[in-house]
Amino acid sequence: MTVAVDPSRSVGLEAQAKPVVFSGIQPSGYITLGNYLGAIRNWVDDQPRFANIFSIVDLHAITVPQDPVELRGSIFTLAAVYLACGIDPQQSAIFVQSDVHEHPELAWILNSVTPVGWLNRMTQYKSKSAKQREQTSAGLFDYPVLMAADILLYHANYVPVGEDQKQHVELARDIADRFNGLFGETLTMPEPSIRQVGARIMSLSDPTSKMSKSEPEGAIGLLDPPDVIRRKIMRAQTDSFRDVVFDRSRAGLFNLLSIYRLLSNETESRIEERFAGRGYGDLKRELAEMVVDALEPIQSRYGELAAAPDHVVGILREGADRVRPTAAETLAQVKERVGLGVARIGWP
Ligand code: ATP
Ligand code: LTN
Repeated sequence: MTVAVDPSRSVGLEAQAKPVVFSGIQPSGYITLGNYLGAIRNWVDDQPRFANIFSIVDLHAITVPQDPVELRGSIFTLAAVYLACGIDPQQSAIFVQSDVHEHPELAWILNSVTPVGWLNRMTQYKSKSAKQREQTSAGLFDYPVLMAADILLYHANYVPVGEDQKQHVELARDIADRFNGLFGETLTMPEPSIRQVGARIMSLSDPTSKMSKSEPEGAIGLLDPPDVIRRKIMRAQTDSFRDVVFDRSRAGLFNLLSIYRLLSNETESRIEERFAGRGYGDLKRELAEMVVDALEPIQSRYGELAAAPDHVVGILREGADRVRPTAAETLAQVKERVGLGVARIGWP
């Protein structure tokens, strides 16, 4: 038996049965062009087709040390960026993860059906913990279980993310499957939704690693001023060839061309024609202007939102109020299946 959930109701939208989308970003300060092209832009494009829930996952952010004052600022900034990029509160619920206590509560229960061996295989944990050594928190290890709880609480059908999160969404599927096997059909199986182009924007200073908010030198910030964007792109690491062609083995060039392709919506061959007989300098100059132009409206809307904090906070409050009933309902079903608690269910 699958649990009857009206997916539209789950985000407080009118009764139209649309598949549910859930995704989130950590409020850890610097928001990159990788976050935008790999995630936020796709959420915005697909918004009308789905019942959408987008979270600011602050409980994930604290798995590595955060300054409390900066964290609060980053939560607000990320909310304003979601809105500035075109997430529409009419079509999407936007909320802060820690405002809905069912997330960590479900995560705790899912912890008990998740073998440690599954978590040991998570590549993001391996690379992040290697940088932290003895400082690595238990929370960082458990991070993917909290992410599974985020997704499963709302019976999400699709999880639009960049390539680096695919393994975590697959883990959420495994956890749902295991829970359902042990306690009966309760949780909905989610699917990762990853675009072919843009799923992995690479660092401008080291094109063999992902553009990351923790490495701002190689990243373009969504809120970076135009001159900073130009400087970072002009300095982007390439190679000593000259011809501008889509060649995966030339990682730096391929990355710049992929960004160009995403922002121009032109085909690969059209772009190669455009740069035939011209060098990397021309490509970088044109790309820099294209990025500056693409970010200009986002930055100007961000400026307006930053000047209206009450408006942004109101949207976050309303978002949490919209999603809470579904979160509470799923958690209650899960507790009942597992045999937890008596206050709600009573006895016998
Ligand atoms: P860190 O790099 O410090 O781990 P992050 O930016 O990957 O941080 P999040 O901010 O939580 O972590 O990522 C939010 C979303 O952005 C995820 O869907 C992730 O896959 C996507 N994303 C992040 N970086 C890139 C990138 N370089 N290319 C494409 N998508 C990305
Ligand atoms: N781990 C994700 C952020 C995240 C997320 C989620 C993404 C937390 N919970 C649920 C999709 C669905 C990351 O991008 N670092």
